[in-house]
Amino acid sequence: MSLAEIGATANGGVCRLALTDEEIAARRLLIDWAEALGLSVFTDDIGNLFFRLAGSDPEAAPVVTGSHIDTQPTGGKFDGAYGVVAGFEAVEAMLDAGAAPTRSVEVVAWVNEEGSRFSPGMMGSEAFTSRRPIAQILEVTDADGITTAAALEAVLAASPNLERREFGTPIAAFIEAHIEQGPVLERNGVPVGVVTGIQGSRRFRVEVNGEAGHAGTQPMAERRDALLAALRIVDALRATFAPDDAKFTVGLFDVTPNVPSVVPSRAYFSIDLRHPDQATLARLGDAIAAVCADHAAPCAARIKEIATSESLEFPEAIRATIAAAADTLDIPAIPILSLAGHDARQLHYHCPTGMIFTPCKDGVSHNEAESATPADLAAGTRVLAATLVKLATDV
Ligand code: HGY
Ligand code: MN
Ligand code: MN
Repeated sequence: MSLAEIGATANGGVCRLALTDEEIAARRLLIDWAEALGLSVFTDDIGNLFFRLAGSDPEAAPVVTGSHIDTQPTGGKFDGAYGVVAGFEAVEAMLDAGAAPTRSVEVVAWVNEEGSRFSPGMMGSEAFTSRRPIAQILEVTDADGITTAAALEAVLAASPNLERREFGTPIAAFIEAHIEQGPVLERNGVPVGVVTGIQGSRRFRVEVNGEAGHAGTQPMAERRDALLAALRIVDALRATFAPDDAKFTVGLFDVTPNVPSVVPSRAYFSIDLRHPDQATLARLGDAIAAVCADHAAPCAARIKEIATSESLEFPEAIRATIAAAADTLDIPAIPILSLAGHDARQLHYHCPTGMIFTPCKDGVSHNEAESATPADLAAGTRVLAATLVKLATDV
């Protein structure tokens, strides 16, 4: 709740965009929590924050848990933040219980998971795992033309004395706790989900170029209206994706010059396409160029794919460890596929990785009304703590 106050919106949500002053304040709060717990704090060249509870074998690769503290502009209190706070709670519980893990246990806050200010998201976990070159990340600009590099510089300068670690340092296992952001757990009345994997996603940007004209004088038949062409393309894409029930979202849509009496000369929009079956996702994503070409006339359309993430399945051993932890604690848990993307999708290629879901009200997320109960969040945190102890002790 105190983290949610940083960037709190009037409607009960949170707007704490990546690499902003709000995020700097939130990072300060986490560092204060860590120092109060006696944890050591590290960062890296993309600003990820690592909070470390030392294990008895300092040479052993740590067990890491965490998520992100940046939010969507109309985000909620729990997306990302829950996973970081649950990590702190689990470490505090270990300290209170006098647990003596062999492996160090670290809580991480990955930078810019959401990608709403600097796109695409997951920059922190992608840089750490070298799944996206840091040079490519640093040159991305936000809507005001500010580069990731410039915004990051201010964030790093706000906590200048943190020890830096290299990208790609060994991790024994990564576990991310997160609200489900869907209705399955709530509908089943179950407090914990053992995540089986994450559906694949492909992200594109489409630019449609036409010609500005006078709204009153230019004959309709002579217009090259970029907005109308974009709308034809979007509707044709919807029809193309519908038979496979793909998740298709156009969330960003810019019109130029975006004034009432000028025929739009340019339309620029995002495509967020997701599907659990990799072959279907490949086929549908590859169809976008032809749909644009077929419906752009008399304008011209250009498309660019900015991110692609394959459908993945988390290792059975990690899923079994989480399920066993829930079982030992008598907390009901069911397997569940993640339809939302998470930093765990990047860590999956770096170390054995898994996720723990908890319900959220009506499955609502990426919405200021996002809500979760303390009882459900505590159940997920207890399963997380037991999982971390198991992974950090039985080495
Ligand atoms: O879009 C996603 O799936 C994530 O919540 N950012
Ligand atoms: Mn998230
Ligand atoms: Mn999110």
